[in-house]
Amino acid sequence: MESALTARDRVGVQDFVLLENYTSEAAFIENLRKRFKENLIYTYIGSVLVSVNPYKDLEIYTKNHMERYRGVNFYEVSPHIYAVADNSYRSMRTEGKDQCILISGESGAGKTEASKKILQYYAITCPASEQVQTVKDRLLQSNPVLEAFGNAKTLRNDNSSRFGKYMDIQFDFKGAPVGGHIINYLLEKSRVVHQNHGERNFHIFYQLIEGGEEDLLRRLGLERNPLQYQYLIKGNCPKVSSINDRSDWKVVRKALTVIGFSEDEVEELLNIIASVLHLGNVQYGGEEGSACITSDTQIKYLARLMSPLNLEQASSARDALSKAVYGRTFTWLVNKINASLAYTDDSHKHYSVIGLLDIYGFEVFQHNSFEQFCINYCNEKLQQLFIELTLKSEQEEYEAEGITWEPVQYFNNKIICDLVEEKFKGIISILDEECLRPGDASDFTFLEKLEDTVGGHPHFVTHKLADGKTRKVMGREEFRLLHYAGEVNYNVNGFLDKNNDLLFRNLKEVMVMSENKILTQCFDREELSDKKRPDTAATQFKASLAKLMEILMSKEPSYVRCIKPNDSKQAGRFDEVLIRHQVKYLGLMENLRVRRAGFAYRRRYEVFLQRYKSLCPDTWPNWQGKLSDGVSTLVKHLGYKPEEYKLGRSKIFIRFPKTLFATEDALETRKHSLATKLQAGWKGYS
Ligand code: AD9
Ligand code: MG
Repeated sequence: MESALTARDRVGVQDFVLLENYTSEAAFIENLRKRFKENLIYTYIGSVLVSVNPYKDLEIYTKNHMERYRGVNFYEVSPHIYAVADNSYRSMRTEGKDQCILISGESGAGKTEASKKILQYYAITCPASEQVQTVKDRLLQSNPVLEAFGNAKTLRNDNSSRFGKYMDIQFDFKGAPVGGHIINYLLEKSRVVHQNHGERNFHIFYQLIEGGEEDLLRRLGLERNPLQYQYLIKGNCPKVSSINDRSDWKVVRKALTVIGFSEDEVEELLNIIASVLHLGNVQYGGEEGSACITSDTQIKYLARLMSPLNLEQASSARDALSKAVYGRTFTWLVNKINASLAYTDDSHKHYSVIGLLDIYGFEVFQHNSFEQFCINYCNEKLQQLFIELTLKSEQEEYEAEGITWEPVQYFNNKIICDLVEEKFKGIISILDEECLRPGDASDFTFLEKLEDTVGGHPHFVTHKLADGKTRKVMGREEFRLLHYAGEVNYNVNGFLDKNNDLLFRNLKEVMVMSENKILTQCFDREELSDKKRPDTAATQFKASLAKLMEILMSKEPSYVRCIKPNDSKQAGRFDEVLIRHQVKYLGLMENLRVRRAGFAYRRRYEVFLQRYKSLCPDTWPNWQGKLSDGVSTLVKHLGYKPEEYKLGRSKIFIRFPKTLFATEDALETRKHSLATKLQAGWKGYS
């Protein structure tokens, strides 16, 4: 039998707070590596779950595993995503407080898989009636539908979510899931009209073309060959070995029915998808720079609308229309799913909620644009929330236990959030101002204005130096933000257009007149009469983030931090450089420091006593008096020094891991000798 000590050497500690050298990043990564090699992909930092994507099936998500984590205390079983799911569920049930689980990490780290595991856990372990079963089915089936329309193959992930997602699962007083609600964030619409090399458009296009029935394709005027469509060939990657579009089509088609789409609605939805493909194939020819449509399609009106434009304008108007149509259809789809998940039982209006946030992690590419700016801003906000709430809950626990709180030094990234979002002075305000300014406003004037306004900010850098000289390492079209997670250079090209996100008015008019019922819901007639400009993309995003923060603040949070082990989607490969970056971006060292600031370990008295009572004759086999006295007697017997621990109202706090390890090792030795003695017929304590 392996002793506790050697097991620790081999598989590392299951909670980073138990690392002896907790401020060392090297020790942190070594612990992750040990565990990863043993297929132990989960590790805690206190109550935060760190998860490393194994890129292989681990057989740890069976019904048996679910059972093992039901109703069990966090620390009694090895770390698992089910422990987090169960813990939130139990807190919701016993304390009656709404919960949320925040899942973060970079593309391909396993966020979406984690959120699906949590949802499956609830669908299988929570009580159900017949009506609840329908809700469970719909909750589960909403995933394939949203993934078909919102996920795509990218270089980083064959099934990359191209939108952020927050999902509420609603539970009734019996703890059964009875409804749900989804909020989507910032779909990457540009993918509809363009894909980088090695990437694809959204899955649904390929699913429809590969899997759609013959007569359906005929009705839609589609050919069974993605290479026929301009919008599908930009990335030169119509097929992906890990994806079976044809069988996925069947899954999605069935899911649409389960969610409650009528045949007519499905037909109209697919009509839109097909129209986008047709639209992409509209080509322009013509002389003297004016556009006329050369392809022979039924959409003649486009010719009339687009011929006053030059070729470039006409193509970009066409693409803007495709993006608008797809983007709004996606939002319509989310609304439709929400309607089908809505909790309708009026007699039990009151319900509790567990929210799941699966949102893009921090992004740093070679070339960073408006999208990365928004995504990284979102991560700043989440980091701020995380720091505030973690510190707050630590502080509250110390207070509740009557133990003096020792303040922790940490970096508050509010200063960066302000730099981005502050009214009048923040980057988004300045961007909006340039978007609204008539005349010579351009991406470049936006950058100049930034330099004038926030040039002196400690987290903002451009090529210009204060003394009038230039910084050679930076391009003239870039600004750099010093994010909490690291530096990112943003190229301002396209910022104004992307933020304006405008569609020609006459194209909107055509959409309003469409006979497709989905499109008429997507393009409201009021939009035409309304003289007021719609909010810019960044301002809409800022507002939706503010709302998200409010939602999250009102709930008790749990965190899952996902890490991608390598860039080649390979099992067993632990790329240390890549992992070190993520540990930094996720702020894990900071997290550990805050968590370890005072005490490494804390346990409720009854749990502590139950585990170690056999180590002291006075507490064995049972302690009769007050629990705190029992623990006090026990640790004194074990030789704990006063500076090594504190006794709170309901918990013991242990300052250093080595104290706990010594006790664990003593327990192990005791078990051995006990087993030997029992074999020899021993009955009492000695
Ligand atoms: V993105 O930001 O949406 O591009 P995610 O969502 O973080 O990204 P995802 O959950 O899609 O990543 O995981 C990527 C792939 O890793 C999955 O398709 C699986 O093949 C693989 N994966 C992730 N988690 C697990 C796991 N727990 N077990 C086995 C996994 N494989
Ligand atoms: Mg995802």
